[in-house]
Amino acid sequence: MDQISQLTLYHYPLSRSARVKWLLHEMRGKSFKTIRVALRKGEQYTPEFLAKNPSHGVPVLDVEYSDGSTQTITESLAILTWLADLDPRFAPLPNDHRARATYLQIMALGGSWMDQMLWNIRLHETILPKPARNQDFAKFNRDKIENEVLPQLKTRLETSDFICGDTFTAADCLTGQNLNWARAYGLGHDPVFKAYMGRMKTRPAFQLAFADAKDFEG
Ligand SMILES: N[C@@H](CCC(=O)N[C@@H](CS)C(=O)NCC(=O)O)C(=O)O
Repeated sequence: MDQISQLTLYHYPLSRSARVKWLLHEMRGKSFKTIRVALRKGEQYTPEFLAKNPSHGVPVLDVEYSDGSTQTITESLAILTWLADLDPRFAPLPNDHRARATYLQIMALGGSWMDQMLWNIRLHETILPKPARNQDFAKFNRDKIENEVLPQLKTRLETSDFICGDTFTAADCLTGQNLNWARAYGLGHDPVFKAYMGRMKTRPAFQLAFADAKDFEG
């Protein structure tokens, strides 16, 4: 099996790369490199960055292997899943069929479904030029989160401390970052989520991952 000698995360404060930064801190403390990509200044469009991620987004993870070869991984859901599979503390093993199925379901719910709804809200409330914004579509996404996604998360968190049960997994990095994002939009203010986020915020790795939140420039 390939040995990993260095991990480098391309990151922007409070963005989807914070999910990955959180998991990296959980796994490795401070033993990885972080490179800030100044999104507001357009650094994601430099030829060097586009060569790593043609979709011009963070996170990007550069992996250096001990044989000197390197690999670049994009997409936060893929990066989290790949990283967690390096360390059985952070994901159920594939032969733990039931737990693995639940974990993958929660990862997909967070990394594609809920993420996309949050992104649609951001696009139609903040990012698109005003004439292109559709308030009805933003509300449609808000309602789907409130009425369909959050109840699924709430049911799980009413009976367990972590989103997949009694232990912390990479799915908490995804769910926790999504909830942080949703709460910034006035969603997810049920006391169950407040208590969950309170538990997450006591984790040293969470604190390290979000210590740069003040540098978020919108
Ligand atoms: N599906 C991608 C989305 C990545 C993404 O859009 N990242 C945003 C920050 S949250 C970004 O870097 N945007 C800059 C841009 O698109 O130019 C993932 O989950 O990694």
